[in-house]
Amino acid sequence: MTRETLVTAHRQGIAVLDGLIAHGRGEAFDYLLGEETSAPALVAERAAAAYLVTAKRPVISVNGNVAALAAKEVARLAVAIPARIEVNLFHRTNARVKRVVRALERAGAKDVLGLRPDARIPGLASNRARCHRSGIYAADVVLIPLEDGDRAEALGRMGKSVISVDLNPLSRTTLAATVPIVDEVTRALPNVARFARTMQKKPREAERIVRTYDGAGNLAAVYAFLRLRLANLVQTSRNQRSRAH
Ligand code: PTJ
Repeated sequence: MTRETLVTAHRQGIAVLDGLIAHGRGEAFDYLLGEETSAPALVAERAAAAYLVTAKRPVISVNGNVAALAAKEVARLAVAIPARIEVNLFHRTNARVKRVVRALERAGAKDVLGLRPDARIPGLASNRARCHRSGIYAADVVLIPLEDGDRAEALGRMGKSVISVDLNPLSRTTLAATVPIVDEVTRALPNVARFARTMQKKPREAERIVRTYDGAGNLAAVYAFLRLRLANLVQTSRNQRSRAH
């Protein structure tokens, strides 16, 4: 069903072909992760909520894949924080930005930025550097689901706290993020929204998490989780084969 959703979004000019390849890569990692939110991912999602609710200018960056798969989840998260939404495309054309903005608005998003960029992310060539001064450019915390590595690194160099959502635990985006979330986007965003709603009532707790969060330690826990999962798969497969033969 998810694949069909993306193929349809491609036909509608929302997702690009490269987005279908990116989806396949994500799916492969999701099989390895067990297709559910791991304990370390949940810890990262709680930290992401803390960063977002304590931010002065939080922004959620949205591309074609995210609009295709998780427009409602983005709209709800933006309300829960509250945060601005900005459409920021790798393969940018004005027509595509319009379609992605419309898809988000249909899902309930308000005041979506992206159509009239007036600033550039330094150190990035081409159209993907274009952004809004009142959005990504001035943001202190940016949530970047399914982002490419160059832009994730460039946002980090601008001094922003970067929260990624990427199923690839080895991607440059994951490695560059302040809070890397290694989880599927439609699972991750509702979790972050849920944590954000409770965190709103506990600002001290949110500030403490931001002060003490250890992104590298969390990634180490993700790798340890993967190792354990693979070890369990080895054992299960051995047992099945010894019963069969
Ligand atoms: O719409 P555009 O023009 O902005 O282009 C969007 C894509 C996704 C094509 C562009 O940002 C891109 O090329 O990204 P990358 O470098 O392929 O990275 C996308 C990452 O998202 C990969 O590491 C995938 O493993 C991961 N990914 C794919 N689907 C999901 C995912 N992570 C979480 N949830 C998913 N559903």
